[in-house]
Amino acid sequence: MASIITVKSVPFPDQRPGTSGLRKPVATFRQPHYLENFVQSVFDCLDQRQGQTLVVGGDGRYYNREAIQIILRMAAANGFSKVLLGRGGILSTPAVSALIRQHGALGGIVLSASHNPGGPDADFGIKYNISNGGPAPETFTQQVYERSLSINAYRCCDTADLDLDQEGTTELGNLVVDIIDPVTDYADLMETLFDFDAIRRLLAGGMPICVDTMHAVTGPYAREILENRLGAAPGSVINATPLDDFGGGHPDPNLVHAAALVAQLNSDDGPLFGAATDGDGDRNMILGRRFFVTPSDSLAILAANADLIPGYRGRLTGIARSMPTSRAADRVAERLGISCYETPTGWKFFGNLLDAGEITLCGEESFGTGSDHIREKDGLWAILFWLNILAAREQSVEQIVTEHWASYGRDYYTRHDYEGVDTTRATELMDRLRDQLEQLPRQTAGDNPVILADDFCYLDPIDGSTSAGQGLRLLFADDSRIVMRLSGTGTRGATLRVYLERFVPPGGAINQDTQTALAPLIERAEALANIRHYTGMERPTVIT
Ligand code: VG1
Ligand code: CO
Repeated sequence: MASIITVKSVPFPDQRPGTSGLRKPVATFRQPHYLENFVQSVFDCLDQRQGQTLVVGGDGRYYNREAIQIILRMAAANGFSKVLLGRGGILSTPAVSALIRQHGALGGIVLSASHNPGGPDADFGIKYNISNGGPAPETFTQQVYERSLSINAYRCCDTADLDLDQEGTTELGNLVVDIIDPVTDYADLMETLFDFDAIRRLLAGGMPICVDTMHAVTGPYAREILENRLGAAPGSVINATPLDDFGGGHPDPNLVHAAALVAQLNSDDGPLFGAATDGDGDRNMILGRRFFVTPSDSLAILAANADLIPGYRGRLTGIARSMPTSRAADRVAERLGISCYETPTGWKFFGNLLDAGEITLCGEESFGTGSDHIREKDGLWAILFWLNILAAREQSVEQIVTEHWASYGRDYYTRHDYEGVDTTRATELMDRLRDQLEQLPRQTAGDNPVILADDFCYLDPIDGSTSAGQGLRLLFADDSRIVMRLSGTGTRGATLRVYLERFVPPGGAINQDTQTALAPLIERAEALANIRHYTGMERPTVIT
């Protein structure tokens, strides 16, 4: 019989969760009691945990296995009756969300720092998801943070390490640990949403595709679904083995970090469809041959084509997008006569709207798209949605997107990131711009004045909660928009994100290069916020 021990510890002052859980360098997490304190703080905020099920898994990054052993010992000592664990400690973020829902679990713990690099000198992260399968709302993460500031002990069992690679049921004290195949349930769920026969005809019929899972968690899921179940040629999924350092790369699906994929799609005899996913499998990038689909457009196009997809035909109730995401989806919602919501950055803000049935699809400019099938964004789901559209429309990615622009107009869109900025300087930049917001609409600058400027404050229409300080928005007379905010997922210094967009109505110049089309707005952002001065950088570190 395992005995429960109480270990004394002292609080750490820096355990406030950000946009998506607590993310820190591995070295921080490896400090004695650091992970334990945070996990105990989460458990302490779950009064109803006795006898409940918890789903646990991670993206396989460095420290994943050690962290899982600690969490199992603590779950056993904190009254849970069962933990569902992915074999090898592997579960993608969307798979955790699906499992929580399928098994009626109290919640789940996802171990990931998503798109941040992994390895002993890189990042680790932990996030708690609630019983609807979605990230815990701010009220909960705030309670956890407050608890972490006063915690002085945690509980664990004095049991030996479990073999994480052996499927089946084991007991750890009073806790049952059920180690399951990480892929099967998720893959089965996908089969209920999409026309697998039509996609199989497309892929097995020979359409070449390339999906780069970036040595991260989606590899086994994509292999099983795309190659085994849908008949894509072997090797269609590249970098498919999860590595604890993601092969030394950034598992971030964008044009900069998925360079190998982009090179393939740019060749004359290369694939006709390309996609990439991130560290924990919730992000996606969609490419056609020599063609990039912005995530904002992708959300709009999924919505506009939802009637082609079995799981979504005739049942869109509404769409939500994060505030910095372009308004392309709003135009589709308007034409469909359904509601459209604007939420702060981060998936946790979609949960209430999804639970209430107010929205069916949602997305973010940061390569995130998802639906009411789970409560997280879902990279492979988005890839399957696109493949289903391609199969139904028998057109190329480029044709589908350009027809969309011709019909709805085009929202030119780019995000400029300035990473690793001195935190004080980044805060100064934001403070200074915030101070000017009130005057800006009254100062007529040239022929395109600012007509609205504010710091986005969200009122959740379902539970009435408010979230202030969610990003500075500047709207101009010609309907173009600049948004600036500081990242809540970085672990070193500050990251300034500048989001720029301009709408060109149908019939206008919809085939320009994005950076050229947005050049005047990019200059305007510099003039208003003195970005070079405050960041000390001549240009952004990443442009997406
Ligand atoms: C970023 C993105 C945001 C996303 C979050 C988590 O947050 O901008 O849209 O929800 O990452 O995604 P921030 O605060 O750094 O801008 V993931 O795939 O890292 O869980
Ligand atoms: Co992610």
